[in-house]
Amino acid sequence: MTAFDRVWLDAHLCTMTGDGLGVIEDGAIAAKDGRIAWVGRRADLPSAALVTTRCGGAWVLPGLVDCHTHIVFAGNRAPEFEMRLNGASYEEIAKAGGGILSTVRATRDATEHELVAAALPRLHALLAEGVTTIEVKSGYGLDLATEARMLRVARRLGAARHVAVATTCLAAHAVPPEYAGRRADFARVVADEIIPAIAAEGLADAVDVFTDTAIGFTADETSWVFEAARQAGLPVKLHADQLRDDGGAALAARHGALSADHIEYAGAEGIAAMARAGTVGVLLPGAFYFIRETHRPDIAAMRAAGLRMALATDLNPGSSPALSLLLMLNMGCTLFRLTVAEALRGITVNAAAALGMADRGVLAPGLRCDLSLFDVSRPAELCYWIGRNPCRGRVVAGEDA
Ligand code: DI6
Ligand code: FE
Repeated sequence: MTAFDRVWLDAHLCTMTGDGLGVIEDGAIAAKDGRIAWVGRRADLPSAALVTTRCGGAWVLPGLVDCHTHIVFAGNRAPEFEMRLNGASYEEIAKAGGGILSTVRATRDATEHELVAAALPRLHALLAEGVTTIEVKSGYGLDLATEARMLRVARRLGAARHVAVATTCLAAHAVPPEYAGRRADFARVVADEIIPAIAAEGLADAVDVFTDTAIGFTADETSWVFEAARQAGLPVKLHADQLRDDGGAALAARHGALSADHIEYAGAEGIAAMARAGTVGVLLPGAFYFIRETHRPDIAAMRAAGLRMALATDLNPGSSPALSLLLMLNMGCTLFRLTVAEALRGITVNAAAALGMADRGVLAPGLRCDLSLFDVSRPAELCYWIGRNPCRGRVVAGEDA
């Protein structure tokens, strides 16, 4: 009898254990029942397995995690992209009833089947690069029926493909047209009706709010929604300090949020509060780039505070139509000056932490055997290329995917 179901050999590993990449050159990984059973130097591998896979010198990382996406939506916003190229700002478009609300109209009109069909090609693009877990937010319904439909679609994506899907209810993403001028009333509906109903159906794994003093929800309104999440037993996340410093980072920390996302404008105090609370900072360079933001997140303050930093696509039709997590590595390094280790930890161990998933993101015994294999000469190559996909395979829970 063999101790392992399967081993992978002829591989170099980025285990993500410790503070850096946790590199093991000429390593081996063994799996049993979908979990990692052993990781180490190939020369130390204790026993054989029924199945041996030779990786041809590939670099193996924990399965990549895209911890912030809005992948489920109908239509696209290429027309607004053109408007912006002709001078209109993201905020002006949002205030004029465009922006998020144009995607809300299209998404409300779409069937569950149409939403699945629209999302699948986007999902395929992410999976082709080695992603094995994604987070999917609602937030283009802004009414119970459509928010629930979006989350059902997200669950179906997870059931249909070899990918784990974590769902997040972002009903407090924008104020729907029927509540124009009554933002607080809508926040009450989200807290009192939408979150409890979504939770009762088991459709959400977390709750998110877009907090912003000009176009989002206030700190008070955010607290109502988070209180509803707490009562439903759901962890919270926050779109924070994307367009100005609204105190979003500190607000997220006060609520013990899993993550605060964007945080371009978060100040050193808010960042330190996040680090103390264990709130992960999710950096979204695709949105920074696409809306031509120039205020960079304060990476020096994040390092000084020991903040865990993640990187994600923010895949959405308005501010980040980005279908590549590997491109975010490059952008995180070039635009935000992340190191290679910070960027790669940002799409593995820290991205898993941003989802509250302690069972993945690291190559270590006992964790899920989710692997991404890459034909590169060294890990830095993953951050270096623009538009090259060196992924040679994915393993999800011990199975080729
Ligand atoms: N911030 C973002 O970057 C996305 N949502 C948010 O709150 C943009 C969503 C969109 O414009 O459709
Ligand atoms: Fe987002």
